[in-house]
Amino acid sequence: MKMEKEILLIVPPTRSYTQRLPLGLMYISSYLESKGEKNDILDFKGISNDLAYNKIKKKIIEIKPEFVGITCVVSEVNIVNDMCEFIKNNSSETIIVIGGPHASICPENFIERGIKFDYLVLGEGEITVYELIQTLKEEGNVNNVEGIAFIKAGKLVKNKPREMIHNLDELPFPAYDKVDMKYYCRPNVWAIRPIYISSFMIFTSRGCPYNCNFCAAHAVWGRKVRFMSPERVVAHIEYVIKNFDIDALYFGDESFTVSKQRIYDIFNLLKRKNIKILFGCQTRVNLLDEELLKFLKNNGCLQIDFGIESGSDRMLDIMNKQTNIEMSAKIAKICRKIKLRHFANMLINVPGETLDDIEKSLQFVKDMGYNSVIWNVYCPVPGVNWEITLDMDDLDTFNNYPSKEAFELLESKYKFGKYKQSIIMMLDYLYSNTFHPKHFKLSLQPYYYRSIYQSISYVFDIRYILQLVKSKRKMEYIINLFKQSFSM
Ligand code: B12
Repeated sequence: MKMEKEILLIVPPTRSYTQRLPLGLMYISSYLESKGEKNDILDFKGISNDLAYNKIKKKIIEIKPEFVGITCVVSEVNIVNDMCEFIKNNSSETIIVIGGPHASICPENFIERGIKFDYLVLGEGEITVYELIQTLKEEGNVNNVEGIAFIKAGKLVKNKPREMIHNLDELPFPAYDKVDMKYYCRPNVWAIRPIYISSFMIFTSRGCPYNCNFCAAHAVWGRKVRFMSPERVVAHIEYVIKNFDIDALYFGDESFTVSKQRIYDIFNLLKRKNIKILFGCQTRVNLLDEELLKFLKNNGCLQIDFGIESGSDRMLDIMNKQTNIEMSAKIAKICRKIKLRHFANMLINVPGETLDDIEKSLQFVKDMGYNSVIWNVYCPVPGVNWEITLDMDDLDTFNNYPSKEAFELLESKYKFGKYKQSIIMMLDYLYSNTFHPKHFKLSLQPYYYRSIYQSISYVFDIRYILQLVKSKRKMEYIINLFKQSFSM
């Protein structure tokens, strides 16, 4: 017999301060809704983690939902453990389903930790969770539901993996109506980092064909890229512009320009429809040429983000990045020439790295004149290709990254760089030589002055200024500027 059941999708309270849409659950939510499964997303924003958690607990007690879906990345496994315990103690009938990267990469970790879940969804979740809910409602056999794992006789059983969704156009847009879009649309510096603009991230494809050793993202969407059609992408852009009065968008695709033709098609279609947007995107230096860079810039690109990772070819090989500094230098030169802001994501503490590699990276970043740079610290989260992965017992400490304790742990156990300086000292050194608002230091170095200009160069971009003048959010820009810090 079919019954109406209550479905609650929960964003862990650890994200209460992140101004980034919980896209995973928003896709799950809209898909379920499109199939007639009513559901809600619990996503409490702008309050402390504790307060957010208390609100989640209150809702659980109040609603006693039939199904709870929780999303989980590696650093959230403890809070997810705690939530499951609470749910089972206060609403024992609730069926708990956990999905997201950590469930997909490390399902065993959930049983090892004694987490009180009922089902794990491995990988892309939309169809799997719908079929699971249907099967449970109809009291069918869950053994036939592809893409899930569950405990049977004390052991983790993994069903046959599910094939990826062939036609991404069939997915409804994320459930913007289920989250606080007023909060997410506030001008911020996290979408097109660090450009202060009302903007959020959308995806137009899934998957990445590359196999960088430090990345775990393939565990969810695999290595074959699946694209939404240009028509679908444009419809999505039209929808968000019409509904949310945002001033820009960020394309979160792993490598936005993996199909050059599709990029031309998307923006030509936007032009035909007379839709103008400012945007940021991320891609790889080997997936661009001058013509495409110019095309992007002429079609509203404010900034392009690159995973440069290192200024040492030896390290790029170790990472299996499949780029080299010559390629990066060529693209940086074009960006400078056409005055397109370019942002470098760098990575330190990679196995095999020496002080010499660090110096090469620093010099490279300076020489290339990137407008912004972030020095990321490699941590071996589960799903990366290197043999050493994070000891799950260390998660409690790692969960608080970037706390003092987390850095101590990295230093004592997960320091892969072969140099005597500590990771934290190294970061300080790198940032103080490449401007970052967080590491504001008075210095007479010429690079410093140049990099201040580079960091805020968007302010001198006429397109940015015009957008602010046109924006319906003018007052919000001013008010929030005082409220928000420039931390990333
Ligand atoms: C944007 C992003 C961030 C943002 C926002 C994260 C957020 N929590 O919203 C920021 C910068 C804050 C961030 C931080 C971190 N991130 Co991050 N992040 C991403 C990124 C680039 C995109 C995430 C996204 O929006 N995906 C789009 C949505 C639609 O996909 P999805 O969430 O995976 O959801 C799908 C499935 O997973 C599944 N699903 C997800 N949840 C659920 C729930 C249920 C019930 C079901 C059934 C299914 C399901 O179905 C969805 C649709 O198919 C990914 C890489 C990637 N491409 O996925 C890394 C990634 C998720 N991050 C990662 C990591 C490690 C982190 C940090 C721990 C880094 C750090 N050192 O602090 C922190 C954790 C902070 C936190 N509490 O979330 C790793 C996770 C690896 C792992 N083993 O868990 C990834 C995969 C990056 C990588 N290259 O390795 N991140």
